[in-house]
Amino acid sequence: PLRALIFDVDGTLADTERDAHRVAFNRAFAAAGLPFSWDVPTYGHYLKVTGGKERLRAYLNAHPHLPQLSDADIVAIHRQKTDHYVEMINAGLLPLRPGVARLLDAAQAHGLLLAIATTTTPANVEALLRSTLGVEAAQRFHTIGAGDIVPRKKPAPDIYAYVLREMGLPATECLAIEDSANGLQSAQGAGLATIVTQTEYTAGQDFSAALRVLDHLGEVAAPAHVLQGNGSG
Ligand code: XBP
Ligand code: MG
Repeated sequence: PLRALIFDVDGTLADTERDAHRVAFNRAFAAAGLPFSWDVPTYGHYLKVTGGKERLRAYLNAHPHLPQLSDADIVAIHRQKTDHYVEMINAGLLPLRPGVARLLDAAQAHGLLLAIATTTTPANVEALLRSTLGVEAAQRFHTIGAGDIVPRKKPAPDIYAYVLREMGLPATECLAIEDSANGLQSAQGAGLATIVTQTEYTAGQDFSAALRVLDHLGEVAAPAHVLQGNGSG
């Protein structure tokens, strides 16, 4: 039987990358006096590296002419980035994706457990849940697996394996909801059937291992001719 839904956060609960994470990185870069920023396509390219600190390191490795940062510098800049991100989310600028709130409600009404498996920083998850679903929202999730709690981020299966262990459930009794090939690979590696809701950034990636690939979790609007009647009366 299905016992739990495990949600990714970025791209799945909300479309956070382009207008929130990316902008927060750029604000942190500017504040630190760094001579670069990430435009939309550049950020999309480096999204293949999960984890903000790991993403910045990968970008610097690919741009050896830029000032190279120590690990401690990256941690400090990333902390500033998290502050900018949380501030943006707290301002209520980012909605949940269509159908997410309804699915969470319906799952709980049917007695399913909810959980989260994400590479993003715990503070970011808490801010997003609070701003979109209210102050008590985090308590609706049995387990929130986030950030550096496992050493290997997605596409490694570790974060999903961690969440399954915390819930005490086998993968066969859970369903993962993801938006990216990295996330799908991670969930699949932990043995989970996975539904993918793709985003602007992830559309076109290899989702052949997914149970289903959807544009979103919202209901499909009836075509206009159905809503208006078919003309016969
Ligand atoms: C999300 C990520 C995160 C965010 C930024 O991937 O890779 O790194 O982009 O968050 P997924 P941090 O949706 O597969 O979990 O800067 O806090 O890492
Ligand atoms: Mg994602």
